[in-house]
Amino acid sequence: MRKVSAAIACGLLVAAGLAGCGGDSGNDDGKITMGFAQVGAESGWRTANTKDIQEAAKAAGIELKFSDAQQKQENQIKAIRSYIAQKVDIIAFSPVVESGWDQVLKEAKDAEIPVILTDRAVDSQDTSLYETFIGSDFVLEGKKAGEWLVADAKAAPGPVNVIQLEGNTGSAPANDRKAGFAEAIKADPKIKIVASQDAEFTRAKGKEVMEALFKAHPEANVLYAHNDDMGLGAIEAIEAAGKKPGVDIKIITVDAVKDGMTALADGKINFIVECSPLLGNQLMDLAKQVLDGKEVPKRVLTEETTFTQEQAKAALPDRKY
Ligand code: GZL
Repeated sequence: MRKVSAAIACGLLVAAGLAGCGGDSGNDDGKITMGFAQVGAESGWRTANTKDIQEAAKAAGIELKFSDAQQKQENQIKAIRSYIAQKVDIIAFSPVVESGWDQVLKEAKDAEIPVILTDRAVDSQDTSLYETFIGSDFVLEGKKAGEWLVADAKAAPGPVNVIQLEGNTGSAPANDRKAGFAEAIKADPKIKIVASQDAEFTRAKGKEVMEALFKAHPEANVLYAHNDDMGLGAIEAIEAAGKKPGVDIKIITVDAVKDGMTALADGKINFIVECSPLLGNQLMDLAKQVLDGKEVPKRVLTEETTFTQEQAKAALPDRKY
């Protein structure tokens, strides 16, 4: 109701040559105000995502209120409640985990503030609690990683023993990249996951967890990390153990941020599945459409690809992040 009434009111105002439109967020210059609750600053991907959203808001003339939850759900919920209290026109956020959002999303709906999910999904059954979800297909990303390993393993003489470094427990990318990968490697029974543990999407934790798992599983000859940062941390652990990353233990990661792509070009990583953080412009366009009362698709998928060593060498010079 809020959106449609705002659009009609806006149309009348503009027709009468009065001020432009935006929400009634107390913004007397008619600018749209967006409250954005970010996960944190845990990885190169997240840093690039934050920068892209901030630049896109500026380019779109949208006033952005921004918060960093340091990967804690309670901080994101607090931020969303604060945006509701400030009567922003629209809220967007990247849910750190899939569950536990219904209550605060109902509060936003009751306040007639539309919500857009970016990057990660929620498992709310009531999809009326958000307007749209723009982000990657994480199951497909996991599948792409597994399919590369199945193809590569064809030439492997012996068993293929995988250590998996998972993203934050309960997060959509961790759940789905794990599921997609497991599905794909069923194609070759000699591929086995010998250990799998949460390393929180960070480089430091990736190194710490890999040190322990590699010591417990010296038979491991493949690492699948749910993001580049954990893979880069694991490379330090592999080298400290006197092994050659990319040779003694093949490495597959997800994201394709510059540091990951550099390691791929250098042969320390063998394959990267891209997950684009550049959602900002699409997010701002969707926000304007929602506030203009236009129908938007419930799911907007981001374009992304994969990289081998040769493709990384070619792509690096123009890499934006
Ligand atoms: C994926 C995003 C993940 C990245 C990680 O869309 O949520 O979170 O893969 C980041 O690098 O920490």
